[in-house]
Amino acid sequence: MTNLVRFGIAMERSLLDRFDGLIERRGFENRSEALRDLIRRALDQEAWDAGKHVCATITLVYDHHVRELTERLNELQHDFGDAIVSTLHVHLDHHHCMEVIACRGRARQLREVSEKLLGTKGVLSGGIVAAALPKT
Ligand code: NI
Repeated sequence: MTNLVRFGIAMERSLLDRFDGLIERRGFENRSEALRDLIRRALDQEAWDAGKHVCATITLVYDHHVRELTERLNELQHDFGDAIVSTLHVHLDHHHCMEVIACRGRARQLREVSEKLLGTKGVLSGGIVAAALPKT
């Protein structure tokens, strides 16, 4: 790792014990790795909250036998074609499909895309995961 900076952190013993428990449960190598991950997540969240440009995946699980659902989901994706980069379709079983939709754009627009897709009648579950675009 380049430009590695070390710094000290003071915290209550009880909080540190809980943090170590989290590290164990999540399988981090050490406290530094866990802290870096938490900081990146906080920065992603801040970028999302500030409406900045982000990239995201939207996951949908639905029953393709629901009448016209596939057509509605396809139409919505065409409506937001400028934000959608790629779509992966998986036939889970005889009834169910999963779609993972890769997007990039303003957080507000991606939130709108995900709310419309996830709110479509017949979509059983899913969610959106956003990440800040790395600074170049
Ligand atoms: Ni399918």
